[in-house]
Amino acid sequence: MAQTNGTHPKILLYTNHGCPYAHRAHITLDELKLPYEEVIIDLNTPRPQWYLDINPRGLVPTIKYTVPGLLDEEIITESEVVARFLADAFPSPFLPGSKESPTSALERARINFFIDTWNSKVGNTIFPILTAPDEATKRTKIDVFIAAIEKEIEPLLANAKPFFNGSEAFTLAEAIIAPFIVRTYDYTADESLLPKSVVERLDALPNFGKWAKLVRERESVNKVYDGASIAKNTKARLEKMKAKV
Ligand SMILES: N[C@@H](CCC(=O)N[C@@H](CS)C(=O)NCC(=O)O)C(=O)O
Repeated sequence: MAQTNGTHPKILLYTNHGCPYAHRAHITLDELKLPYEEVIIDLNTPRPQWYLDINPRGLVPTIKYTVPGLLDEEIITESEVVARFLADAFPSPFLPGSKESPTSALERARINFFIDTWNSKVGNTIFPILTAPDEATKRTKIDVFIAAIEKEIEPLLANAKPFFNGSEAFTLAEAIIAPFIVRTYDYTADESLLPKSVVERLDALPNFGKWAKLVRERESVNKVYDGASIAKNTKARLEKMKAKV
C-alpha cells in the first residue's frame, strides 16, 4: 500500500450502471478488492451543477479518492486513467508495477498495446453497426468489426493462459475491454440490433472465443452489469437518438 501509508483510502465512485466506461471502474475496484461507495448519476437529465463542479466534463466515471491523514479529496476522471491509477496505487498481478521484475515494464507495454489496439482498431467499429441505416450496410459494418478482431486482436491472444499475455490472473487488459465484449454478445438478444451469427463468428476465432467466454463469465464483470436488459435499453436509446435527428 505504498500510496496510502498503510491507511485505507476512501473511494467514492460516481457512476451509472448502464455506462461501459463506468463499468471499467467497477471491474477494476472489484478485481483489486477495494471497498468503495457509489453515487449514481442520472445520465438522462442535464448534470446538476454540484456534479459539474466535481467533473466539469459531466461524464461518468469519476472517483473521489481520499487517504485520511495523507491526502485530501483528489478527483480522478476518465475511465482508463481511473483504472490505471487504482492498479498503480495497489500493485498486483492485475497490473504489475513497472519495476516489480525485469520483465514487468514489458508486460505493461504489452497490456498498453492491447488496449490501444482495441480502442483504435476495434472499438470504433461497433457503433456504426448499431446505427446502420439498412440491412446491407449493417452486414458490411459487421464484416468490418469481425475482420478487425480477427486481424488485430486474435493474434495478441495467442498466448492467453487463460488471460492476456500468459497471465493466470485477470488483468487491466480484460477490465478495460470487458464492458464492450459483454455488450456485443448481449446485443444479440435482439436480432434487429445484432444478429446471432456475430456470436457464432466471434466464437469461431479460437483465441478470441475462448478468452471472451472467460471474460463474460467473470464475477467482477457481472456485478453491476445488467446483461438481461442491455439490448432493450440500447434499442430504446438508439430510437431516441433517431427521433432527435
Ligand atoms: N472518455 C470517457 C467517456 C465516458 C463517457 O462517455 N461516459 C458517458 C456515459 S457511457 C457519459 O457520462 N455521458 C454523459 C453525457 O455525455 O452527457 C471515459 O473513458 O471515462
